[in-house]
Amino acid sequence: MVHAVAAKESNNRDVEAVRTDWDRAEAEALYALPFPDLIFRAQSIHREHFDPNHVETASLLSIKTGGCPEDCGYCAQSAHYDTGLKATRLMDKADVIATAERAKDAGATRFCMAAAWRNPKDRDLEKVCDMVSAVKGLGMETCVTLGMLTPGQAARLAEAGLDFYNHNVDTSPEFYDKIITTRTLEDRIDTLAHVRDAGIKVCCGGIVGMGERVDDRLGMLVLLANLPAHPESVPINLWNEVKGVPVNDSAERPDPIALVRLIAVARILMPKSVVRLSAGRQYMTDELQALCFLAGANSIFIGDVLLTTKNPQRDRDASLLQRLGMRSQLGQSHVA
Ligand code: SAM
Ligand code: DTB
Ligand code: SF4
Repeated sequence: MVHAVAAKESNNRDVEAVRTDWDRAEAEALYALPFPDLIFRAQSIHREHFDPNHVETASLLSIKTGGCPEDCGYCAQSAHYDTGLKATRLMDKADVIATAERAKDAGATRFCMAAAWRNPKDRDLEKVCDMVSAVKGLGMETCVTLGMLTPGQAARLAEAGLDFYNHNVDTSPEFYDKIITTRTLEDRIDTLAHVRDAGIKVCCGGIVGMGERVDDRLGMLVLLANLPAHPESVPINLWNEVKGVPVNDSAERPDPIALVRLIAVARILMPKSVVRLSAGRQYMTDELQALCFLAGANSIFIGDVLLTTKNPQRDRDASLLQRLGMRSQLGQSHVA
């Protein structure tokens, strides 16, 4: 199987960087490579497209928390489950901007604003557009994640200057309906198309550690890699434990080596995409994160909280990147 993959790829050398016709057997063969071969290959591809010593730093803010009508079985914010979370209204622009300023001072280059909506109402979208323009004015990259969008709403966000829209496929097509029933994978793919058509860059990934098989994880990567264009950002979330949601019953944290293998396969399948170690870094040792960076991960969320769950403390991240000699801002010698 490994040889078949090598032959297909060597015939496609020039187009390898942008292939959107991966099949699952190829992903499985890559995943099964001896670990040193897999890491060497991922790292070699990584170096063709990125500065290997650079890691992007993004910061997250929940601008509207909880009370969400969707039933995503992993999420603290779904109104379908009793997770003890207090729902809040859309934040004021001034508070959002103040938080973005603090994130910038703490070293974040991208600011991602998330709302627990199935889809935004037009009048709320206008408020988010104002926030996007103001955050851009601080010199930060902007990202929002607001649920499903119409083509007109995507166009409006583009007009406001939005850089990235985050909308995840979450898992494999086979596992999807064990996790979410209130919106389909096709709904999500439609929104991604509207975002792309509006000229906004796509941030799209998923979650591991929800009781899925390795094959589902690879199926998710193949799904992402076979979108009409690769997402510019691919967040790989390790499920961050939330009490009271259905995923608790089947969740099993992936073996750390399996996680590194998955990151390496993501890097090989989507050579030019920024791969973000997203939720779940709080469970990862420094050594595991270092291996993930070697395998091709090149973005993290910084800040003590994600949306409703914990993220490593800033000091721990700063120390890790410093010990690895990695920079978060282009031109810096290391993270201060
Ligand atoms: N409500 C919007 C939506 O889902 O389209 C945007 C926000 S939602 C929180 C963004 C993504 O965060 C989800 O698609 C999921 O991949 C991830 N996520 C949510 N809860 C998580 C958890 N407990 N652990 C890991 N990732 C999670
Ligand atoms: C993504 O893929 N991960 C981020 C971002 N997109 C919006 C969200 C992680 C959320 C983790 C669970 C929480 O804090 O509630
Ligand atoms: Fe709502 Fe997003 Fe959570 Fe799903 S992941 S329940 S859509 S906030």
